[in-house]
Amino acid sequence: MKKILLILFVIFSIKINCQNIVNERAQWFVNDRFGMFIHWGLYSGAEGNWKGEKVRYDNDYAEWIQYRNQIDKSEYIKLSKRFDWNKIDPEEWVLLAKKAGMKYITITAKHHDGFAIWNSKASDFNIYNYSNPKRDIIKDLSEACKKHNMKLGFYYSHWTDWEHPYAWDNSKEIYWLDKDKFDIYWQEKVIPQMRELLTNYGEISMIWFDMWLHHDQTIVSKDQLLQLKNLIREIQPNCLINSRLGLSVEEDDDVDFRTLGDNQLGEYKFNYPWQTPATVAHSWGYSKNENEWKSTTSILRSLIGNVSLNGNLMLNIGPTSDGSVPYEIRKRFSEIGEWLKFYGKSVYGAEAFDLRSNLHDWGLITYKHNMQGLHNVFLNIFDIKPGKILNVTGITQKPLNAFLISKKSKIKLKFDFNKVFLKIKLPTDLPDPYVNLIELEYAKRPTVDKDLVAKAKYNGYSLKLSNSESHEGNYISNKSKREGSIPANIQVNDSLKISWKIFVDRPSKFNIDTSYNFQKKITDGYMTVNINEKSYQHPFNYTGKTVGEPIEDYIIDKFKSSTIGTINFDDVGFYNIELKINTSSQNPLQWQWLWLEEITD
Ligand code: JFZ
Repeated sequence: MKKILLILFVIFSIKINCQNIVNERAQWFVNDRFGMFIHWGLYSGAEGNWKGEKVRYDNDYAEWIQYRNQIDKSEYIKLSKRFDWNKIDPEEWVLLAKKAGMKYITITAKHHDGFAIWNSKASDFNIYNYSNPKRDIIKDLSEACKKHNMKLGFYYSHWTDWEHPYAWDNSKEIYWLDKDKFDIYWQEKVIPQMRELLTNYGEISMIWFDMWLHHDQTIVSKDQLLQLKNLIREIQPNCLINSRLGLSVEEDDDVDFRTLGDNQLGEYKFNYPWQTPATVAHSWGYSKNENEWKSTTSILRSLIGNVSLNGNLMLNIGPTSDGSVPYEIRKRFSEIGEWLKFYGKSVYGAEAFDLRSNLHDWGLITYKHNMQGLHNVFLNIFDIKPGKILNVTGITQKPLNAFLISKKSKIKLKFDFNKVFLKIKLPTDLPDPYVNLIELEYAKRPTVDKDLVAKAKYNGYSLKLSNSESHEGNYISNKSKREGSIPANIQVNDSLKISWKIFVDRPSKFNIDTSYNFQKKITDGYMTVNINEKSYQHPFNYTGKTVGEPIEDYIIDKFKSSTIGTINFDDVGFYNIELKINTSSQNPLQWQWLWLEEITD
């Protein structure tokens, strides 16, 4: 029994440390991290507008225009006349992906409109029949991918198809169809089309399905999904399958990676492969209405943020009806590619590090065991003004080296290390305008102290429930309200004890502040802060009300910071900080944080 427990413990601890629930097939995927998504089809010719009206529905998804604006098939197909069939050149998409540092491409072979952008024998509703000269975009793209050594995957809308009378569209919730009819669609369109895609275009790296509900909430049966999955495994055993097939990674380990919601970035580390599909602006298919483009910096942060949680990013382009890609996208893609050329080691082949993911306020950490056998901890610095010293809390080994990476050279930085605390001296000017990178070198994967709270910029420690080492007692989590003018807080109705662990890197004196909302004028409620042998009592102060916005009913409870006292940390080392809140249900306290800040003269 003990032996089994030990084995379980070993397996479990390996799992929490690295991204290792990755099957053989998906090794390339977790290594490559960054891919291109292409939404291109008949809808690209509508550009998000139909007969003078923009696409209905606030998400502005231009590829939904047929359904949203209730366009008949006979009219919709006329969009094919707007295309410049001679000009469209999928090789340019591949070259753009290369330039951006993307390692794979996934294209909408068939989106919800049911229109196949290849020469499909299984359905007349395909590009070959409606282009002049006749085109098979999947063929051209697959050849270009082969030529440029780019992996190719297909998006295929298996559940929703607005063209086939027996397939699903949202209106089937009113005009229902039966499972038998759905199976006709499945057997005569989905299966044969998938067979074509898997047979005629060489090696396919992934099929990206797009059913964002679990199959038991839809008309698609598990048997149908298994039929589809088996078809893929039979023809292309190495092809990846995403969770929008309609089966979760948990219930079927043959599903290779999990797809998050659209533009939904990671928040937690997962040990299995996962991916965010993301747009540069809003729509997936080309929309001429687009005018809010994410910045290069913001996209790089999303990519690094996902990698720091073991995830991938697949970034979309929506080419137009002549195949060209909007300038705003091309510009950002070349800037991202330029960044990756110099700093890509913190993305490709990198993974989550063992510290808490949002530990530091200057940016995010990724990790890699590199080709030279060294272990790299990458500090991706998002803060454009991080201070003269960069503090890294939590790594319990001294690095061999610290380098600031720049396009010209690798600059060796001076640093100072003590137990768990690394102070790196930064140059006055950081080399990169988007994200700066420091590479730490270790001989072994460095061990960490997971429970510490990092020392923040301006020498503070921000102590919240979420970064505590432990807590005891009851509380209610309140989300932020009224546009965030009432901040998120935890409500205590009796008592709560929270403890944190910090490392103090030099003898120093700190202020202790706390923020809360308390609405009673007279009470015996109080909080106690214990640090070392010292204890500080703070009776709750009435915080009163404030006006959020100048409208009559916008009077809100005030969350206010009060000073609890000052503390001397005479010795360098670890300290425990304990907060006890004592109150009663008649006197609830809404508490936010403690803030310790070094006093400098
Ligand atoms: C789907 C499609 O409907 C859309 O047109 C586009 O192709 C996108 C990539 O995927 O849209 C979704 C799918 C899932 C969610 C939201 C929109 N989701 O899970 O939040």
